[in-house]
Amino acid sequence: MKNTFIDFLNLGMQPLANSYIQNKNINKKERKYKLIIRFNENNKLVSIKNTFSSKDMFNDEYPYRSSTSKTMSHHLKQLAQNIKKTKPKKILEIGSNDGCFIRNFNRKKTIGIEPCSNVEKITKKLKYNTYPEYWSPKLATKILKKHKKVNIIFSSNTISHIKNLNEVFKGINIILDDKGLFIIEDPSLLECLKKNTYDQFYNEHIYIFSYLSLSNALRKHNLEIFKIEELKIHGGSNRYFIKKIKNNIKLHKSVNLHKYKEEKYGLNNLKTYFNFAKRVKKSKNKLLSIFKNCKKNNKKVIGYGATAKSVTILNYCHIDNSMIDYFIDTTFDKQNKYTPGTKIPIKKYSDLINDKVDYVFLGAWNFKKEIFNKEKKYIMNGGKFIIHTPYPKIISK
Ligand code: DWN
Repeated sequence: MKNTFIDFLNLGMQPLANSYIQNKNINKKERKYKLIIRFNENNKLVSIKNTFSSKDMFNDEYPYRSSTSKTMSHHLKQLAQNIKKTKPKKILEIGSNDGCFIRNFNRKKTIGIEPCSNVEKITKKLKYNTYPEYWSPKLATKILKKHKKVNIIFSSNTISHIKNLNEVFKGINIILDDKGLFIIEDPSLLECLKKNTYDQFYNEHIYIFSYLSLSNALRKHNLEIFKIEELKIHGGSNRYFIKKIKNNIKLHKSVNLHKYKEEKYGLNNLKTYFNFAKRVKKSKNKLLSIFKNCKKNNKKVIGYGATAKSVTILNYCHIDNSMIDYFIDTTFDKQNKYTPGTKIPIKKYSDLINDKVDYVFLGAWNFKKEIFNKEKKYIMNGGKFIIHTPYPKIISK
């Protein structure tokens, strides 16, 4: 069947999300692309139109570290504890980052795949077996020769970052034991649309999966989803439990339940996406009016968490250094740099009260609970946050 792509949202010219600018490069021209989101009416896949090569995005300067958030560390630890109960012989993780997940297991039991060599060094130093390569059928064959088949393949926020899904799933079929499980976590399209979190779209998120689209892509490779867990992490993600079709595990009721929710919301219908696009435009205008108001009243506004997601918001809404003084971020590799496109300085984490901050734009809104817990003093002193989801507003709890 011929693919029919329909563009439904234009988020304007954008820089690469994780390309934080060093001081010495501040006047250099940045690489930019048009961020257009499209829906494929045949296979129901939502994707970005203009893509970059993996090498352009995931290289030895990649700044993101999964372990910077306690919420994420705890989340992956819990999953690891559940997996341990099944006594797997070998676990492979695609996109092992700084080892946030594999660190919960005995070194002999895990294989990590992490193509960003600066990040891969972290797990290698801890003596975890890590391949500094991109996931592919070739790599799967190489690992198979050395380690035999694996019982669990896990991947958190990585499969949606790889353009060629056919190659991804071919690799899975090569290395996964016939009775093994492939578990992936990625942002939920349903939650993204419900919460108007259009910032989930940026160059690294080539796809935002729904059950409807992912199951179509898997079926071509004799793989199927047999259970879905709806997760709160990253503002709403799905954990898909996938098996080979020939493995007779019973279908869990969560699959049909989630499918029903997606169909009821209209993820099958183009109209749903055009309606989302209308809400995104409204969201932009409202957010801009909040920022303009702050500026008019000489309020000090800073950003909290220089996320990849916030790059989409800032560039789409044209929010720059005239509206946000600086960002604070706990990630060492982002500090003393500038936000891509909008060139807002990023500082290391500092006290919001001493810095006399009036409003804090929550770039890391997905960790609101963790951040609000940490910033009790600021909140008690009347400190306020600006958030864009589900619609732009000022909040203090
Ligand atoms: O899919 C992806 C997700 C999982 O991670 C990647 N493509 C890239 C990255 O996206 P992101 O940058 O939008 O992710 P996070 O996890 O929302 O980033 C949180 C940022 O906020 C980090 O830079 C750390 C920072 N932070 C902070 O400064 N103080 C986070 C917390 C919780 C804090 O207290």
